[in-house]
Amino acid sequence: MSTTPVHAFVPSDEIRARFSSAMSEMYRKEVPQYGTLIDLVADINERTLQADPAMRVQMQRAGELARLGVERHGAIRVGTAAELSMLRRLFAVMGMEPVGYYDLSVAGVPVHSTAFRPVADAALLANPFRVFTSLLRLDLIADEALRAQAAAILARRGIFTERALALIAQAEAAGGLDDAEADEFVREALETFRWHSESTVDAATYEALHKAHRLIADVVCFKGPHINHLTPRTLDIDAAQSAMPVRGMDAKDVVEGPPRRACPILLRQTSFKALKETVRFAGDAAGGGSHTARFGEIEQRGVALTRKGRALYDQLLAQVRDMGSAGSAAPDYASRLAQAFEAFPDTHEQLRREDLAFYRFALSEAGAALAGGEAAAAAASDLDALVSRGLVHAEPIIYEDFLPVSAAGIFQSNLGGEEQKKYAANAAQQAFEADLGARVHDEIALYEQARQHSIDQLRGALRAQAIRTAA
Ligand code: OOG
Ligand code: NI
Repeated sequence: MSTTPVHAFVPSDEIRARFSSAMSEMYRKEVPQYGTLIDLVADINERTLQADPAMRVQMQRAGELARLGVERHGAIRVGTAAELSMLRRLFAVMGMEPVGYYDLSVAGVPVHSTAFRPVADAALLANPFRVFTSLLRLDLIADEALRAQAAAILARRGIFTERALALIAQAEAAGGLDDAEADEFVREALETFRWHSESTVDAATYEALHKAHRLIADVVCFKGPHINHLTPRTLDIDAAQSAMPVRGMDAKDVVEGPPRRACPILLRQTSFKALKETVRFAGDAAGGGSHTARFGEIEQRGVALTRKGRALYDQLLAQVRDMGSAGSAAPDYASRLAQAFEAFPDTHEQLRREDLAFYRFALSEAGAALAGGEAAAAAASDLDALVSRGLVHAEPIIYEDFLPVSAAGIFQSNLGGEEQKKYAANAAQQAFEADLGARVHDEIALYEQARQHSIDQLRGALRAQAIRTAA
């Protein structure tokens, strides 16, 4: 007996899709090389799919082909707990929740981070837009006076428009936004992520903060947390990496993450170096300053790893570091990486049977055709057996998150060698969550749920088939 609502709410998936597309359009105008990168990735993806029809079929079946062309992640850095917790509320309007905790202080970057992203299977398929969000850790600035000055500057700014704040509160109170409100929300929210070429501080303040850490200057000296990159997903990152210089992009030396494999795992990333942009500092009429923060990145995503798989990945990566000089920039890094990862199984069959990676299970045509006692028996039998008999497909669950070591490599390629300051390993997840105003999801638990959900559905379907076709 429901009555027709006066305002129909726009689904949060749809608001997220509109926002992601608006962000992409904005960034294309702000950083023209981003447009070149998008075109390059689209070309390579098309060529890769043409050369590998099996990949096309698999991605089609998994529902991933449709999202590939719009799939992006962005990154921002904020300065205060209030900014971080309001961002959490802003992203919630678009169905994005904080997933994972990343401590980057180990890598010499004075921030800790989470990724806002959709978590439900259907929402990920609709549009997996993610934003890697870092909070500056002023407590890691050694100079007390500078720390106080940075805090005071941050306390003065408001990074959200009045209207964005009102629409967030309204969406929370009413449970959603109607069509016109959703468009307005997207426009207003975008203002927070825009580039501002006018600094809020004078050149001397900028220099002092920059000297403490370039990233501190980036977070503290501007009106808002400009989006610093927007990353498309490629199906062949090695091809993209070698095509970047051809199109005039200053690519970083190596691809971060695991080596090239038959079965891609986790995440591989590369970037082009940050651009030098002109800035006008307060009290400087001439406007001759500059700031280097924004860059371009591409990534290739593979299957998500279980805790066991992730432990093996971390162990092999540590081994690569122990085998030679530190850092992915070392000349023999690629060969050390390939050598160490020979110990990581590279067929989906092995990855699944050894419980190293996550798969989603679905009935094949043969499985869906089972009837009566056969369906009932299948409903109760072992999954590996069903896969071997061709009754069930195992689809890789794509890794939707980030890798702190890679993130550190990306940060550093944009900071320059001299910026690799040392901070003690300093994970502070509880403090981060207190600032955020919420717990972050454990990403591995989300993949476990996705796998379990597919198994429950499959067994339920087989039981229903058995009942429907019982003699
Ligand atoms: C974020 C760097 C991390 C990724 O893809 O790992 C990142 C930043 O530079 O703010 O985006
Ligand atoms: Ni990134």
